[in-house]
Amino acid sequence: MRLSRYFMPILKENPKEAEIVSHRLMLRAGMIRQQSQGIYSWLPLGKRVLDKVNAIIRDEQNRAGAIELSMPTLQSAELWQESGRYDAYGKEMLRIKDRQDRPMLYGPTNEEMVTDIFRSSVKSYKDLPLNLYHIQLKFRDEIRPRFGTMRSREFMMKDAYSFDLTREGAEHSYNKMFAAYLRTFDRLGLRAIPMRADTGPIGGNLSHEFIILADTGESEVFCHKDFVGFDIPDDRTDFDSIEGLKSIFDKWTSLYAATSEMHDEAAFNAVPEGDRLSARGIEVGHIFYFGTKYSEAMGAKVQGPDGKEHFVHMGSYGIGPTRLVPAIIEASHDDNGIIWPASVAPFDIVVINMKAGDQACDDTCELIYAALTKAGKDVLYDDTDDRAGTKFATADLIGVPVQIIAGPRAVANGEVEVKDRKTGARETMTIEAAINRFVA
Ligand code: 5CA
Repeated sequence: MRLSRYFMPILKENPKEAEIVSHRLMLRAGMIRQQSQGIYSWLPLGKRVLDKVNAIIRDEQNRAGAIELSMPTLQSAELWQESGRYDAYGKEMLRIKDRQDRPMLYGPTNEEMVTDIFRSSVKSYKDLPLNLYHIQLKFRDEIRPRFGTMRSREFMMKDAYSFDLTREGAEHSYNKMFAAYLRTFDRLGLRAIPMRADTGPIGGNLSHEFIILADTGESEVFCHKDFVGFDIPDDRTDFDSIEGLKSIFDKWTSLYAATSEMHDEAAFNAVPEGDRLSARGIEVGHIFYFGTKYSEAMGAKVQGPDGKEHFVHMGSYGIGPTRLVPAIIEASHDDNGIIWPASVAPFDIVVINMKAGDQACDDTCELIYAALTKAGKDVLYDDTDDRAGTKFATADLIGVPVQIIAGPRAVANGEVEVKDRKTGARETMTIEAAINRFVA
């Protein structure tokens, strides 16, 4: 992508409305724009990151056996009247009437709709287990939307819903998502700790929130510090192994970890003092097992091996991609801007032409840009005629992991500079060596 033809509206000044660093940096880097309170557009740079986050989420959901579909944002009130949540949900639900005056709503979550899909076509235990997910916009009329897309009114959610014949089956489905979440957050460059959590309007009594420790987090959390160093299930993890997944779950729940709603002071005080971590955190995922709450209310039954009808056991599993993007920034930035983990960086490499219009600089940059693009890299080429200082500041701000800098003096020697955004280390090398480093 040539920057001269891209749309990346960088802000020079610090936006006054931004209270936390991720919100400030997302606005300054031109990733998002607020359209009305708690409702955001994702501008091209932000959209690239969001897409990469979603690709990793999708990959791990698929690995764990979940199946992707797509459900609408607008839902009919009828389904919610069946479950009893139409009245229970309160003012957070955005209620709308269509032209026939029929009550509709902008979905805050999808338990009812997916249960309706399930009951319309699944009749036998032989079709179980089943886990259906989508990555879709939600709306919750939050009383205090704040911190940009961290807590917005319209936001994206990956929501998965599992169906099993028995409680034991449902626990295995829960453990699959539990392990998938550990892997997902790790691939996003984050350390997320599962913590016992309150179930709120979703219901049920088994639930974990996945929390990233950050000073700007909205939740107060308490856990054993060893979680910070626990191993993540690797890519040979067998998601069909009931025992294998149970042991991952048992290990990751063996030590104290709870959000403030579930906090048990006495249990926490039993942790040796030096091992106690009391901190703030960002909830990036939340998983629930709620048994037959929705299947009984909505008549979702299957025939069991005993020939009888059974209400299915269900769970739901949410991740917030539009919250994850700022959470990643909270965890990875410095005074100059964002430092993206390679897995979600909007571009892999930025090529900086320090003197656009200079034939040797232009030729060198074009050569590098073409070679790296051909090799499948996402390359941003800063071919604008801005001052070199502005270009460096922009490159640091947008956090692309590698900068290849072509200035007249180096280029005259057939060389460029390669800078690592994270460490700030710079190396001078031949043009060929710079290309080969990233092509190999
Ligand atoms: N149906 C269940 C799980 S599928 C559910 O709705 N769970 S939730 O309410 O905990 O939301 C799931 C995830 O969505 C949260 O962990 C969080 O990452 C994200 N999320 C929730 N509310 C917001 C919000 N207002 N802004 C941004 N992300 C949000």
